[in-house]
Amino acid sequence: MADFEEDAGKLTVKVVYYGPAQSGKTTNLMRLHDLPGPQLKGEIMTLETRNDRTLFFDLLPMGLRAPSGLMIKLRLFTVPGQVAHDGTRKAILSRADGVVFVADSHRNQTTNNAESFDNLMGNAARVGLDFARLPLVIQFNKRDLPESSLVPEDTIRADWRQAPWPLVFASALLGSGVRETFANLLAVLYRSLDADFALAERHGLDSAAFVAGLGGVSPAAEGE
Ligand SMILES: Nc1nc2c(ncn2[C@@H]2O[C@H](COP(=O)(O)OP(=O)(O)OP(=O)(O)O)[C@@H](O)[C@H]2O)c(=O)[nH]1
Ligand SMILES: [Mg+2]
Repeated sequence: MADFEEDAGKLTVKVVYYGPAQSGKTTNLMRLHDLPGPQLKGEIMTLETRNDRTLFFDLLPMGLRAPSGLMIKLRLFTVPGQVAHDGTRKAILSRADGVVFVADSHRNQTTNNAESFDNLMGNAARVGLDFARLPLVIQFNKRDLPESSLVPEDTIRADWRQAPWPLVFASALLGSGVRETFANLLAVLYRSLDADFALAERHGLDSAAFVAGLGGVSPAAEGE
């Protein structure tokens, strides 16, 4: 659960971008960093990379002050997708309040996506997260690739039809769908935080102000 320091008037919330190697998790964070919007935005930190592949994690801090004065600090992390770094992935996932699963839309990544999603469920259980209640958004990234190498959108929608999570198609490289993904995550995250910390009742912060204050916008406004 998020870290609530009542005396300091501070709530620290953790969101993790999870997914197979090179699906575009770091690129999502870089795009979010470039977008205007959050009330408070820190610098992106990229800790240890080799050949553009994350070895440890990236971190983008941002924040928002609720009308009550409560400071909400949101910390966005990426995990290293490479199979070998499972210990690091587990450590980063620990105590996550929300997850964005970044899948790679390339046809030849279907197995890697499935294995990574299984790995997410397994690691969530290992670190004591209740997966059924975890705020989660699924992003299919790299939609800019040539159509012949993409899994068609209809196929993906059919595959995920039964799933309860929002599904967003994106090209982090071109910047499309990145903010929409984040806004969807913020909306489901708000519901879970409001249930635990009474954000509306005690802090005068509704869902729309939470999403907007952290730089999300409604899906309709996406496209910049
Ligand atoms: N065509 C295309 N390439 C992308 C897209 N997003 C990311 N990439 C490229 O995919 C490669 C990997 O991107 P990263 O953001 O580093 O991927 P990652 O998920 O952080 O990878 P790991 O840290 O190894 O797990 C880079 O060459 C990116 O430029 C996209 O939307 N479309
Ligand atoms: Mg990375």
